[in-house]
Amino acid sequence: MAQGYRVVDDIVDRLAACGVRHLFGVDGANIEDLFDAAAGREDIDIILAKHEFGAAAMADGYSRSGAGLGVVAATSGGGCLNLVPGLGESLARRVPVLALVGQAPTRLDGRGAFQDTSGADGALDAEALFSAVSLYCRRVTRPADIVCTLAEALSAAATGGPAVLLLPKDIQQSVLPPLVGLPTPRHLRAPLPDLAGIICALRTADGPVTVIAGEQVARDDARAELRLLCGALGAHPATVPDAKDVAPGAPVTGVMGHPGVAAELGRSAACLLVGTRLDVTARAGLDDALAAVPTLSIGSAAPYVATTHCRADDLRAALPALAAAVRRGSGSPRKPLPFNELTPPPTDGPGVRYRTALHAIDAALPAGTDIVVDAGNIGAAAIHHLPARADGRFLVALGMGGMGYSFGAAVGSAAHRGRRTVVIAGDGSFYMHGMEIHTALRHRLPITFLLFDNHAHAMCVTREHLFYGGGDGRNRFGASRLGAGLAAMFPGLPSVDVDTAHDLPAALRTALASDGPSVVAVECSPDEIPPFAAFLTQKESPHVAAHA
Ligand SMILES: Cc1ncc(C[n+]2csc(CCOP(=O)(O)OP(=O)(O)O)c2C)c(N)n1
Ligand SMILES: [Mg+2]
Repeated sequence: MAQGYRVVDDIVDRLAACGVRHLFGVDGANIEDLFDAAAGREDIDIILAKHEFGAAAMADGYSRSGAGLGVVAATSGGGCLNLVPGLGESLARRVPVLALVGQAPTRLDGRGAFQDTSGADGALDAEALFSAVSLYCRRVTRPADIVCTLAEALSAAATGGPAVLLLPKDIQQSVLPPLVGLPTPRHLRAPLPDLAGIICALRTADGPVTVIAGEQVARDDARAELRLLCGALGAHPATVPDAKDVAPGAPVTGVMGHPGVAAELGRSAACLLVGTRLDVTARAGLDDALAAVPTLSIGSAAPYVATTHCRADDLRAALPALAAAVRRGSGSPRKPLPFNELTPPPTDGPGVRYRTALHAIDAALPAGTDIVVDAGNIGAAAIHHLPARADGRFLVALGMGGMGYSFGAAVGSAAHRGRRTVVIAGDGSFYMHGMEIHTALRHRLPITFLLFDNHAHAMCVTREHLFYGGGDGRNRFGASRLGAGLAAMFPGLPSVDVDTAHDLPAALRTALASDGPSVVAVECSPDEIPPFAAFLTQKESPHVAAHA
């Protein structure tokens, strides 16, 4: 092994200097030098995942939870390819992540190396591939280039999204000459935006303003500034589905949202979008109401709907300035927007209904608990029925909607925040990436995994049923007992099955009080239709009931 200060030592030193405290990844021959440089350091913990998607989700969840840059490391070949869906999620949701990806030694580029992804002589071109799922991607082919490429990668990631460095084994091992005055990335404060257009529109709005808060408020941690702005406008916000934690208890917009938002919007003099592009998932059901009111927007990227948009890359700085400019007089403040739930058609049969389970979870989770939600019918139900906790995170991967994200993301988030974190995931999502439960156990992270076992990819069952004449059962699985299975598999993991609503509260209490991770598998039905607007046709659900 090379003696002296290696390229990998430089990388790890500079990441530590930027405040990175965790490195997530999976080891392998072409990334072991990087792990070797990080191993044994007091200031960086290594968390080895079971799968590179899990590791990428950990880095994403770490960053979304407020830790700053999430760093993931993977080896060449299959390892690096497994990163793609995780980085795709971070790109779509603009989450700052750095991927350090091992490559075969440069002397073997295009010469039949094991796991050659150099792009030479017909080999898979990793630089082309990762350029498509990142804001910045470089293959480092000279040791000294690490100085600039790492600085550029950090700057790119800081703008919101993944950066990727492809690091051939020989480059990682190369000894660097002493480097004086390394360029540490500086995050310059974004200039204050020109708010004139939206200030004027807000001042002249003759009536209530509906505020819809989005994911950038979470990314910039501008929660307090959002409250300030809403106070100034006498407004209560709604949130998009993946920004529930910026206004805990507020109703949600879009396909998994609360229908009262559209009604309130219809009674408003203006709509102000804060830090969201309002993609289809977030705006389903709102198009008509949006078209009928002046719509204004502040955030780093213009929405997909027509607005008067004001670009603001730093909402923490911009929202107080906007609040000061639009403060309204003593008019009576508006009432909070109604949190009225959809009522899907009832389901008979065994198991616990989603709403019943989520209300039991709502009653059991104290303030400050973090929640991470996965895909599928149970994910939609959780977004609809379960409010974020005061001072708690609520993470969900709606960029790519990849099943199994919650397991890794919860590990990343809990590693940073040390909070009790609750994962809500279906059995299908568990089968994809649930082995990260073992990673949580290894690191004794305080995560309670609530696995909703309907023995099916139930969202696909619902679609078969509603849109394909009943379906052929292909999305239903065989029997399973996940709680008992995990308890037998992982000694030391409290893990139980719950079959009835009656038994759920006690199981939740015990699981939440555990030291370290715990599992509760909840029996539910593949035939239950979740509160997902696209599944509730006029015929099936004229029901839009108000629940306090
Ligand atoms: C990686 C991935 N593959 C496929 C899909 C399409 N898909 C969306 S929901 C779903 C089923 C989810 O099953 P489960 O996690 O058990 O939740 P349930 O719908 O049963 O509550 C599938 C296959 C997806 N979102 N992500
Ligand atoms: Mg399922």
